[in-house]
Amino acid sequence: LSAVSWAREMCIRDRVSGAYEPEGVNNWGRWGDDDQIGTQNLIGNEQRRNAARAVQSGKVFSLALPIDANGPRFHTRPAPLHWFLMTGSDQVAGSPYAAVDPGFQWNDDMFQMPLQGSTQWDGFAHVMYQDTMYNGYWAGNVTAFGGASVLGIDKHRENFVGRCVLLDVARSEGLDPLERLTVIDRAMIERCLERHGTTIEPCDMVLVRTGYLALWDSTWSPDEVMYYFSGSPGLGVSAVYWCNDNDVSAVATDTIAVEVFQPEDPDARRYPVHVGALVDLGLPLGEFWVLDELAADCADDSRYEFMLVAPPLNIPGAVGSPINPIALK
Ligand code: UVW
Repeated sequence: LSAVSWAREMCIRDRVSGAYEPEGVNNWGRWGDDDQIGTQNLIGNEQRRNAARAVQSGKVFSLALPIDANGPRFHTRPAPLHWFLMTGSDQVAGSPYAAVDPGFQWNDDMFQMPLQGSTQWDGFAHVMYQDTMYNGYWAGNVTAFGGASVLGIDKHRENFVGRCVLLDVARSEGLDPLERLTVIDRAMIERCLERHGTTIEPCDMVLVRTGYLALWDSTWSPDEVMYYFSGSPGLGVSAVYWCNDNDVSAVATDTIAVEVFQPEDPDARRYPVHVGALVDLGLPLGEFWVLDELAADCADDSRYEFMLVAPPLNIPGAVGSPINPIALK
């Protein structure tokens, strides 16, 4: 075993201490005691074949932010760093390496970023509540040295390929963007589906557009940045229950946290949508998805369903991953 594999083996302490009882609905055990991919179990070969039938125009939309220092970034997450290890210019300028393969020139670059820092999936090991992660795994399974020995984002490396529906709540409510701290609840979602004239199929992934990402301004001061994030509209708890009732297999938004940033009920548990989705349901959350162009096209042809292809990077033991989600209409 390599040192890291050895460390991972040693880290598998597996189950919870029993401190936490999921609140309301939960999927623990639904796909087996050892399950690590949650609601993505709902998408199989038949569902992927069905997703291909949603492709009609052949248009492709990238739903990713550019990954650079200008993107929306919480203060705990440093800006991405992109630098070069070798360039053709080094060779043109006659650096020692130019002599190794005369005439041949190349550029190599390197990148460093917080995995939660741009358009991304939150894996199940991203959050825990009272020492506990999805399906009852103990928080101690994620360590600084060994990473996530269970529930890593790499478990999803063949996932997030299936049918998807855009809920353009901003357009549906006639408030684009939605107002600060708007709670997207079950009624708002159902109204949006009705106005779009579309329906959800069990196993669908769902994208929820608030329009709030368009307000991001990379030149803001730190106070204004906090003002921006702390006003994020987003899903309320009833929207998580709606996802569960409809067997939604993943949900993503154009905001930092999917959920409304200030809790609906200050006395309830913190980050109730993160906990309800990632811990209780095994429902992956996607953040900072760029939905405006896709939404305009959906409004044009009144078709809000399409195929989504958005697997994470295969980084063993990571708790999230940047992605370039592709919507294929
Ligand atoms: C947290 O909620 C901690 O992070 P994010 O919103 O990026 O998932």
